[in-house]
Amino acid sequence: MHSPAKTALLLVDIQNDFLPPDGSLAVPEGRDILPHVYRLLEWNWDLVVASQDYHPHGHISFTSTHDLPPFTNISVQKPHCPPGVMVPQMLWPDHCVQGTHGCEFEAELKKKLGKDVVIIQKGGDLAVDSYSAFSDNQYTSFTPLIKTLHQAGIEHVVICGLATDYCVYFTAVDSCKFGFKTEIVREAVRAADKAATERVFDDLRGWGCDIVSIDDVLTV
Ligand code: VGL
Ligand code: ZN
Repeated sequence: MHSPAKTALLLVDIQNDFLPPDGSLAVPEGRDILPHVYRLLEWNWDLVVASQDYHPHGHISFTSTHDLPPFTNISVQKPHCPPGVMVPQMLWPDHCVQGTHGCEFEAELKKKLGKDVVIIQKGGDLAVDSYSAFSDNQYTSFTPLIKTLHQAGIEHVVICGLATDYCVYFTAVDSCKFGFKTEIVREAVRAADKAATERVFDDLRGWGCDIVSIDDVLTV
């Protein structure tokens, strides 16, 4: 007999540093996702995963590391490649430094996360950035997420969090590449560049991702 596909809720980087008004890399309207995220959390998911951007001091993506202004695009050495093989790197204000308040999950979310939540930390390698919850940006190494999903028998991933145009985007693309039926909850994501939102959604549809409304997700 066919049983319904096992489904995971994936909360991407809902951390203080990505939230207005005080976050060092606050996503505009980032707090507007929170009531929707709390509502999603009340559903009976087979698995709940929360990714956490988790950088050491001196991370390659930090402006302080390079003494250059934020949002500058630079070239950096590609890990494990011969010297001179370069990849682009956007410089961000220092954010989500391990052990700081900015790195913590938003306070109410933290209270609502059950004891069974799986936390996936990323961005811990000094030399490479990591937008996707599955892997660093150069696919140098993978987080435990893919193994966690496979071991739990998950076939369907529902994504919310921050930011639509960076960590949500790359996480959703990887989820599609791995063959999960992948949905993004439109009310429960916000972009760093709001004007990019619809273009990013269109791009994701091209990867096979569905952009859905929270009521569609919670009424199945
Ligand atoms: C993110 C930029 C740098 C994100 C993380 O969570 O979207 N963006 N680090
Ligand atoms: Zn980061």
